[in-house]
Amino acid sequence: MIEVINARFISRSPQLWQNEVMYFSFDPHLRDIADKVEDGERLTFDEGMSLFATSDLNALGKLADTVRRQKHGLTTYYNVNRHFNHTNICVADCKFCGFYRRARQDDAYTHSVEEGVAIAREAVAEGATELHIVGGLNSKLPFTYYTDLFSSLKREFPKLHLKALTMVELDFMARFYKMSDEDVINQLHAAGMDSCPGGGAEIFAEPTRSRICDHKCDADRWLELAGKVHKAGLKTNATMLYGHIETIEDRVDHFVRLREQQDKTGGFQCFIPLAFYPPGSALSTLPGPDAIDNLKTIAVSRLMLDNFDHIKAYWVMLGKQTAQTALHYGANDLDGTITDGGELTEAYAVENGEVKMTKQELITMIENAGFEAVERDTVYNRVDKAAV
Ligand code: V47
Repeated sequence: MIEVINARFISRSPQLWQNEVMYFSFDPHLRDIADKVEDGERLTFDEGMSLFATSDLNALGKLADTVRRQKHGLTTYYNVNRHFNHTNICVADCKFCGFYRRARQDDAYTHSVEEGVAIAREAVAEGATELHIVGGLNSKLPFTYYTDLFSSLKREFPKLHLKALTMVELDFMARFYKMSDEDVINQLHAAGMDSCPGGGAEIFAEPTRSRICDHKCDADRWLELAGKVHKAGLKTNATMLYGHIETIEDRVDHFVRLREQQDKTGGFQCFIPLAFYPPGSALSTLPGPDAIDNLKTIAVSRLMLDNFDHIKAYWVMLGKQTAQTALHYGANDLDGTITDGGELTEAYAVENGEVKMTKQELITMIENAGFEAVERDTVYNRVDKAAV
């Protein structure tokens, strides 16, 4: 039943108006949650479950959009970036991954430092402010490969931001090279690592995590390392891989754990829900999430992660149309031009393997959705157009 409260929209403040829209919702749970959101109260695990359970997608989106507009107004960020996947050789054997290879396989590769520098040169010439560097857990590489790579990149491109290495890669390095976490982080930082991307979080809850990525570090370790990177003064991002074998409880648990870690160390700048793309993976018979699930997941993450500034609709995995729509469901960032996605990104790109957009395409997507496009650097400073 749709409840309409007559003429209550007229002559109210915009904020009240936003939440009164919720009285149009046929879902009583949403109406109660809307009151809490309006009062700035933190939502509980059970309320997260109710948000996922609603079939009133538009009311859920409106609620998330209200929070997004309170935090950012119409501003929607994008950046000019490029991905570099230095190696696809990996010992982890994750069931969702179509990218990794064993060292003996014909198409296994490791890029040289010089190849990395050449890719960065192209990226910088195209206006990139960020190089996103991740790869497999490769036991053939010495630690100095990473420090050489980062210091060579910084020597030639001191202003290029290196967003490099997930918590899973840092964990592997500490264990494999028998170094303390602090030594790994500090030496990589000294070589040029400026911040860390949010990958490897997958889904924190057990037994799901062990079923899909048994050889990766567990949730507590992922969060512990994120805290240590934050304490070293670097920002990181956080992701969640969804739409495979996880439950809705697993997703809400993921949000709650991220939120608790953020309360402690505060260094997460952005949350990126990653829509599972089955082709090429050991879970290729699964359907993956649909558009409704994608929009709900963006919206619920915006509402649950009250202490995260930014929610990114990663267009490569959502597809351009859903990513653009997600801007009305709580997302305030589309990520970047990417230009050349690197091999990892190509493995899960839903847009027929297409992993590049021009700056103008991104701006048009954002403006056509009714928002203001702002180019940012990796740590959300506005990029001065005159300086590019
Ligand atoms: O951790 C792997 C995911 C992640 C698949 O921090 C898959 O700004 C979908 O973390 N279908 C790596 N996803 C990518 C990542 C990322 C991407 C963009 C921006 C940022 C950031 C981080 O990709 C992995 C895993 O969760 N992934 N395989 C797949 N088949």
